[in-house]
Amino acid sequence: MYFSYPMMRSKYLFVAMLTISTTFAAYAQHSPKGLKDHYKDYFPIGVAITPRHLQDSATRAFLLQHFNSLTAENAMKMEPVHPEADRYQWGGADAIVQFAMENGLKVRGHTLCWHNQAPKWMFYDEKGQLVGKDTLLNRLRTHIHEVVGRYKGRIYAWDVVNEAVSDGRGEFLRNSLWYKICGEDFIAQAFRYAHEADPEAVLFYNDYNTEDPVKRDKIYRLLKKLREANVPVHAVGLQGHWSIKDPSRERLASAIEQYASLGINIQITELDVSVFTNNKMPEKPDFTAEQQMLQEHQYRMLFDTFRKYRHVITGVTFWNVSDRSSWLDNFPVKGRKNYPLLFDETLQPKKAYGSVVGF
Ligand code: HXH
Repeated sequence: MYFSYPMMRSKYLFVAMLTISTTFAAYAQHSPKGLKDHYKDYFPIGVAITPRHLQDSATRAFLLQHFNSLTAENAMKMEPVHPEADRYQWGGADAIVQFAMENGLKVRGHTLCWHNQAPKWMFYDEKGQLVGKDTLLNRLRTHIHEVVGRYKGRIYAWDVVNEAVSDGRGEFLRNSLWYKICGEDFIAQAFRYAHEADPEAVLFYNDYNTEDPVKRDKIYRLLKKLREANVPVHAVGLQGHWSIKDPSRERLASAIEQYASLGINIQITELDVSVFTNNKMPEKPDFTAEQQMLQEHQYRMLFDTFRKYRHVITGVTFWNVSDRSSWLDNFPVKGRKNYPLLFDETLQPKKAYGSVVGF
């Protein structure tokens, strides 16, 4: 058979087009709509991960389908990153930032100054005595400059101070080693150091129980005082470790409105919805139909509220990927399995997922 040149060309063109269209079809099939796509006109949707998540290609694909922001669950905390005065451990944090940059995801840094997961050496001298305020603040400054400086331009927001406000009635700030040694100055100083290290980064004060009216007022007071003193605190993180019963729509809305009245933005930084409302071992250990229904309703209310306040809410981050494993397994009750997230143990979307994307 003899083909003229134009026919040859059209045949090639046809094959080429077929190839392109099947490639597109395959692409579409492999990138179905994820959580982040439903919220593209609202705010980024993030998730806290460990570096191990990135070692498995199915998990990587799942992360890219649903999320457009990452947080290190532990890998950027003071103790893992800075285990000894002269030693930094960057492996885990670097892997998370690199994966995010390769795939166009945002990164929220967590966290620079916290009373937990801080290394012992930070607070003590070589004789085992507590250090003085100047020494501790110098160590904090060095730490913050190293970490924030390393990821400058790649981490867009930092939880600078985590959980400094007390839960105790009649106590304003938590009596941590930071507070014992420095008084309340460590808070303002942490923000100043972070701002020096990366003037572009959005700096957060982050806490839990932020909807409790008593704690809410303390956090509000702290933020107001810092802002009036021109301390570079730009936003507040509501952790969002909630449950199927808490908070109510009204409490959540009042908290958002009170923080927003300071003229600052808000993110939900560590979202999960525990299926338990007490610290007891359940009689039936599985995820009951009632828990499932209450969780679906709670998630619907939460995201309805987030969307309503989209003008001040600049991000929502889940604290872990799926019910396969979360920090709430074994915490605060040893041996108790929780089901706090939108995806089940096989990474399938739960009923609650439908209530978050069905609007
Ligand atoms: C968060 N704290 C941290 O910000 C995050 O870095 C960590 O990975 C997980 C959760 C939440 C938290 C706050 C107080 C707390 C426990 C967790 O204290 C309790 C102790 C006993 C019982 C209940 C709370």
